[in-house]
Parts: sequence; structure tokens; C-alpha cells
Amino acid sequence: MRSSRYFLPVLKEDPSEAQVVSHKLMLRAGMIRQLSAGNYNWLPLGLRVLRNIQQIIREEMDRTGALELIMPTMQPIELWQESGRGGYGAETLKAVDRHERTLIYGPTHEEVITDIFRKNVKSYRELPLNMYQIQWKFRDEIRPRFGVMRGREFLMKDSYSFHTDKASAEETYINMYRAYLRIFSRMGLKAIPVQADTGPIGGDLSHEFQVLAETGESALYYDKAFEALIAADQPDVEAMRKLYSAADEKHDAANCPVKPENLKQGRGIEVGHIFYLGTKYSAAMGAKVLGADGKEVVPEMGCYGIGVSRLAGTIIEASHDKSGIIWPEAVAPFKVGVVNLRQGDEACDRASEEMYKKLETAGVTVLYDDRKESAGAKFATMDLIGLPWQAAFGPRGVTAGTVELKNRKTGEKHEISAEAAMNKIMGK
Ligand code: 5CA
Repeated sequence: MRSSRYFLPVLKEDPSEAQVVSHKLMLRAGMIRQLSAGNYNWLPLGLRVLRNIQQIIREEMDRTGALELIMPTMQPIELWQESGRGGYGAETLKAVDRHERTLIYGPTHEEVITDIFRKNVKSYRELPLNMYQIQWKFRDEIRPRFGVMRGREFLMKDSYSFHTDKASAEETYINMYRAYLRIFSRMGLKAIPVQADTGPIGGDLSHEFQVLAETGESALYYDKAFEALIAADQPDVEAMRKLYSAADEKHDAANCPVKPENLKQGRGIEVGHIFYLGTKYSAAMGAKVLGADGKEVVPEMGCYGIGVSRLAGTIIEASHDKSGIIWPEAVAPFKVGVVNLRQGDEACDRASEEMYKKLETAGVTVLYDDRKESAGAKFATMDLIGLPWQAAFGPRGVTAGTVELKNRKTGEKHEISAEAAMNKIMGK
């Protein structure tokens, strides 16, 4: 992609409406723009990140055997009356259609999936079944804030599983727990699972996945031993499951099994939440299957959510410096920025163009800054948008047959041949 053809409205100054660093940087890097309170446009650069996040989630969900589907955003309110929820409290956004029927813009999809299930699944042989979607949700939050962290319209991955018995539901719950840790770890995040309150979703048991951050909206308590476990590349799920951790609402100082000196208190950003639901929705909505013994069984359920759009902000909270974002490669909008330091100079143009084309041919995503701007402005933009690599061609280097390759994360710079630079970028 050529910067001269791209839509990248970067801002030099911190926007006054943003309080947290991720919100500031998402605005400054031209990733998002606010449309109305808690409602954001995802501009091209932001959308590339959102897609990469979705891709990791899809790969890991598919790997567990979950099946992707998509359900409408608009849901008939009658389903919510059947389940007994009636709506989603004050957060519900309603619309009335031309037939005077009330629709809810889905804040979550337990009712819709249970409706699909009861109409289409007949036998225990079809279970367990776990289906997920990545879909926009609307919750009329009282206090939308911190940009995409707490939005009103936001992107969620939500999955729902059905089982003939509790043991099977527990097995999937643990598989999801495991998959979630892998998902967050692939994005460079260290998440702590904590016992949580099930809130308006309901059910008997739930865990939130919390990324430690000062600006996090949740208060949590956890065993100090988590620190070593989350520092590891591969999370040790069995070890984690043995440790105590709880969200504020669940923490009970009087009955806490962890000695005070080993108990840590912190703040976190909730990036995921998994629930064991029991038969709350299946029983209320009349979902049942024929069991092995020919008798009807009301299926046990679980549901598992990830805040997809919130993750984009969370990754920035966890990975930035004073110059801007530092994208982990797995979610970076482009892997490399090729910077032509003297646009219009024949030798610089030729060397930059050549590298740009070679990298694209090799399947590497590149943002090629071919604009007539100062070197300083170009470097500042590259640092701000945080691509993992920067390859800069200036007149001196081009004469000497070199490019300056910079690693955004380590800040290391090397004057090397274009060939050597490409090999480094491609990890050869
Ligand atoms: N039905 C279940 C999961 S399938 C559910 O809705 N769970 S939830 O309410 O906990 O939401 C799942 C995840 O969505 C949360 O963990 C959080 O990461 C994200 N989320 C919730 N509300 C918002 C919001 N207002 N803005 C951005 N992300 C949100």
C-alpha cells in the first residue's frame, strides 16, 4: 500500500477528549474516529488490526471444533420475553418496525442461539455442539468511555455450547478457558482468569479474563503465583486453575484461601468472559433433545465471549512508548513501513520501489511512504502507527547500497543491504 493513496489521518497532538493512552493513540494514528458517544468508525488502518485480531480468534476457535455462524443484530423482543430476561435492562436499544413489532439490537445472543437449537437439534447424538459468531453488539452503556474500551456498538466474539450433561459442559468450559489463554497470548497479552459475577447473562459459574492495566475498569485479587505463570510464553493452564483469583464482587477477604502476603490486588481490562449457564435458557425456551435412553433431556449450556474491538485498545495499553504504538507482529496492520527519505530522487525512488514490490510479491504487508514529506515527519508517523519494521532509504545509504532497518520494539537500527533487510523482516 502506498501512503500517497492511503487514508491515514494522523494527529500531531493528543486529542483532548481522550483520557487513556490507547484512545489517544488510536485517534492519533488514524485508526478510529468517533461518530457519536461510544460509537466509532474504524478507518482503514484500524480495520486491518481488527481483522487480524478476528483471524487469531477464528483460528483458535476453529481449532477447538467450534463452528462459526452469524446471527442477525436485530432480534424480536418476543424471544427475550420467552427466556424471562425481557430485555437487557437500561442498556437495551429498541426499535419498532413498520408492523409495530419491537426489535432489540442484540446486546448478546443466548436467546437467538437457543431458538436455532430448539428448532433444529433433535438428538443427543448431535451434542456437544459449540457455535460462535463475530458480530456487532449494542449496549446503551450509561458511561461509554476510553474509546473502544467501553463502547455502545462494539464487536464481540460470542460462542454458545449445548450438552447432554454437566460433565460435558465442564469439559467445553475448560477447553474454552485454555483456548482463551492461547488467543490472548498470541496477541502478546498476559491475561489472568478470575472468578467473576455472572451478571445479566446468568448461570452458576464464570471466569473473566483480565489483562493487568492501571486504567482497567475492574478491580481484582489474585495469588502472587500468577505473576510467574503469566510471564511464561505458554500459559500453564493446570497450574492456573489451582490458584485463587477473583473479581472485586466475588472476592471475600474473610474466606480468601491465600495468605495476605501472597495476595495481590490490581486493576484489569476484561477482554473475555466465559460462563457455565446450566439450563437457564434451554429450560425457559423449551429446548430439548432425545437422550440415549429415549427420554427427553434439557441441554446444559455455556457461553463464551471475547471483546474483539476492546482488544485493539487493550493491546495498545500493553504495548506502546512515548512515540506511539508498538504492534506485536501477529496483529500489526502492516509488517513493514518502507520509508523513502527523498521522494523524487531517482536513486531513492528506485531502491524504495524495488523493496516495496519485492516484499509485496513475497506476501509481506507493506506501507510504502512515497509522499513528499520531510524525513522527520515520515519517521514520526511510522513510530506513531507502530509497524514492527521500518526500512528507510536515503541518498547516502542508497549510494552505499544500504538501507536503514529499524525494529520498532527494540529500537535497534542496522545499516545493511536491502537483501539482508528483507531476510531479517521475513525472519530468515
Ligand atoms: N453472552 C456472553 C458471552 S457469549 C456475554 O455477552 N458476555 S459479556 O457480557 O461478558 O461480554 C463479553 C465480552 O465483551 C466482555 O468480556 C468484554 O470484553 C466485551 N464487552 C462487553 N461490553 C463491552 C462494551 N461496552 N464495549 C466493548 N467491549 C465490551
